[in-house]
Amino acid sequence: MDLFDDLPLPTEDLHTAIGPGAVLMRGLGRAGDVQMLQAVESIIAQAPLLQPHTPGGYTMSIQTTRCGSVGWLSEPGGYRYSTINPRTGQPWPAIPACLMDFAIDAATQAGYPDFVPDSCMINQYLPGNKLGLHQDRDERDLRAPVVSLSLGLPAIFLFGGLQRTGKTQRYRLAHGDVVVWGGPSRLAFHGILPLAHGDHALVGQRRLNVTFRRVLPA
Ligand code: MD6
Ligand code: FE
Repeated sequence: MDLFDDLPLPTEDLHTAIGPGAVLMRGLGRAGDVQMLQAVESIIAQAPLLQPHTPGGYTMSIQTTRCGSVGWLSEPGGYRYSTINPRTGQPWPAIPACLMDFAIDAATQAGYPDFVPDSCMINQYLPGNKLGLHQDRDERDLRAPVVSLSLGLPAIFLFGGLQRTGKTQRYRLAHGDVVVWGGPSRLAFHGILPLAHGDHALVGQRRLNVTFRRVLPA
C-alpha cells in the first residue's frame, strides 16, 4: 500500500503490451476482489483443491480446481478436458456470475470482445510453489484468448516466445493484476517462479490464480 493507491490513473498507463495480442492490466481486478475471492472460495468448497499428477509421473507443487462446463484434467494418460469431476462424479460447479462478468470485461478491454469462457481453472500457490515453463494447448478453440487474474501474494511471471528455449521476460503480478493473451501469443511459453513468503491482508499466505478459457468452439 502506498499513498497513491486510491488515486484513479488513466487506463492506458495501466495497460502494458507484453507480446503480440498479450496485455497486462494492472489492478483491473481490485475493485471486485472481495466478491471474487468469496466466489473462488465457494468453488473450492464444492470441488476441493488437489495437486495434479502429470502424465510424466511428476506431482505439481500447486493445488488446483476448476469450474465451468468443462474442466482440465491431468492424468497418467495425458491432459484432457472433461465435463465431469472424476473425484465427485458430478459436473464442475458453474462459473460464478461475478467471475464470468469480470472475465468478459477484461477480454473486451484487451481487444477480445467476443470472449465467452466455458472453463475456469483455479491455481493456489503456497510459498515455494512454482509452475514450470509450459504452453496452454489443450483447449480445442485456440482462437480464444486466456484471461488470467492474480489474487493475494505477488509472483514473478515468466513470459517467453513460441519456443521453450527462447528468451523470457519477467513481470511481477500483484493482487488484482490481469493478463490476457491470445492471437499470435496464444501458445507462448510461460511460468511462475517459486512464490516468496508473505501475508496478504485479504487472501493470506498464498496466491490464487484464476484463468478463464474457451475450450469448446463457440
Ligand atoms: C499463473 N498462469 O499465473 C499461471 N496460463 O499462476 C498460467 O499458467 C496461465 O496466466 C495460460 C494463460 C494465462 C495464464
Ligand atoms: Fe498456463
